[in-house]
This record gives sequence, C-alpha cells and structure tokens, in this order.
Amino acid sequence: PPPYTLAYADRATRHKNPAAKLLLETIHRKRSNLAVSVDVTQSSDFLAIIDAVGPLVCLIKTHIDILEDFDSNLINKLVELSKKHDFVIFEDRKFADIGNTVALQYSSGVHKIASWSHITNAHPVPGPSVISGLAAVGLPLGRGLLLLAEMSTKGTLARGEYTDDAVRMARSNSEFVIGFIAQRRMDGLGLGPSEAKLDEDFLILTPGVGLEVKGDAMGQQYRTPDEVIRQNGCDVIIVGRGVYGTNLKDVEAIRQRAERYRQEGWDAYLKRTQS
Ligand code: 5FU
Repeated sequence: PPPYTLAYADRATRHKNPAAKLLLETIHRKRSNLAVSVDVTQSSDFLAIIDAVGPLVCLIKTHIDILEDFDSNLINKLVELSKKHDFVIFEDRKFADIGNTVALQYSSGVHKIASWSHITNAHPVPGPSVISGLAAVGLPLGRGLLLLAEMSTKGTLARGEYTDDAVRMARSNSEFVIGFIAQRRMDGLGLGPSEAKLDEDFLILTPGVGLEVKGDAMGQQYRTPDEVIRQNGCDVIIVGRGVYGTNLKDVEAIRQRAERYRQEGWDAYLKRTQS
C-alpha cells in the first residue's frame, strides 16, 4: 500500500530525519494532525494563544517577523511552551535566495531561526542550492525542510512543471527535505512510473483550511479538513484565522475552535486509513 494509507505511527518508524520523526510521533501521541498558525503582532497574544491551543496541536506555525515586540526571551517562552504542551515548531520563513544568503538568514540575524525551529520551508525557485545552503545549517541540528510545491492562493505560479520539479528536488535531497507545503499528495506526482518511488513518504502540510468561509479578500482559498486530509491525502491541516479569529482575548473560544478542527482533521484521517 502507498505510505500515506499507513498510520502516522508506522510512518514515524520509517523516517530517519529527526524532525520528520518527531512530527509523526507527536501527531500519533496527541491524536492531532492540526497545526495552528499564530499570525499575531503582540507577544502577549502570541503566547496566550499558544498556551490555550498547545494541548490540541501537533505543531505551532510562526511568522516570527510579524511580532512588533520581539525579543530573544520570547523564543525561550515559545520553547518552554513547546515542551510543556508537546508540539513541534515550524517557522514559515519561505526562504528564497542563493545558498550563502539563506544559510545566513537561517542561522543569524535577530531571529536565529535554526536554533529553535524544528522545521522551516523554502521556495524551490532558486533551484537545489537553496536546499544545500539551508542544509549546511539545519542538518547538523537535526532540522527538517519543507519545499513549497504548491500554494493555497488564487493564481499561484507554483503548479505544473514547477511543482513536478519541486518534487524532483526533494527526492534528490531527502535527508533534509522531509516534505512539502502543498494542496494534495505529492508522491509519484505525474512524473511517470520510472520516476515514481512507491515507498517514498513525504509529509504534506497544507494551509488554506477553513470551515466557515471559502476565502478572504486577499486571494486566500479555504478547503475543509475532510477535503484536505481524506480526499487529497495531505497529512497536516494548517489553520490560522479559522482558529484564532478576530477577538484574540477570548482564548476559551479560540481553544474551542481548535478542538473542532482537531476533531475534524482526526476523523478525516481515520476515514482515510480505515477505508
Ligand atoms: F505557503 C502558504 C500557502 O500556500 N498558504 C498560506 O496560507 C502559506 N500560508 C500561510 O498559512 C500563511 O502565511 C498564513 O500564515 C497561514 C494561513 O492563515 P489563515 O489565517 O488560515 O488563512
């Protein structure tokens, strides 16, 4: 059977990359394929939301550069919460420069992403050198990389040949590239039987998930957890505004919405693996 029909726990044993293993084990342990994207500008809101949803998620996704009052102590608090609530950290940095520059952006600067984020991501647009630049920093630390093979936005250029080439780049660097940001399963994607490897098992993390609305005014497009996990074979649903909403102070409502997404995501996984 193709790997994505296997249980998360079985897939964890097949991965060598520590970040991939950790994510699959965490999903299994917590019965949650929900990742919450905490896209807020104040660190007090950031930490309060993470503390509220932490028990319900496998992963917290950050955009660390949108915090207005960032300091290095915030990272200590984030890491403490990740231990307290047992979740993986994914900084959604979307690196897209030459190898030498992305290595510096990943290791250094104000945010020092590689020192605290288990997983980060990159656009394939520069070619394989973006992977080798990031791997030089991340592999010794046991980190993992996702390639942006597709995006959730209207009119995205990440499609067709570009997406296929992203899969080829990942295959040639599978020690560090653990999967994709994509809208569907990528294994063996349209590349013909000679290229498809039946036992490959890339993780598919999928943004653009919402239950109440179909999109926003800025090109975002939403699908339901069932469409993403069961119908399209993705592994993790990434939800931002659908969970944190518009009233950031109402953490109880935020927690309740997270639980609803967790339940729907898990039910969709059970249907996929048990049918
Ligand atoms: F790569 C992508 C993508 O294709 N779509 C996205 O929406 C990333 N994202 C991120 O997921 C985006 O930067 C937000 O951080 C998050 C989605 O937030 P939402 O509030 O659920 O729309």
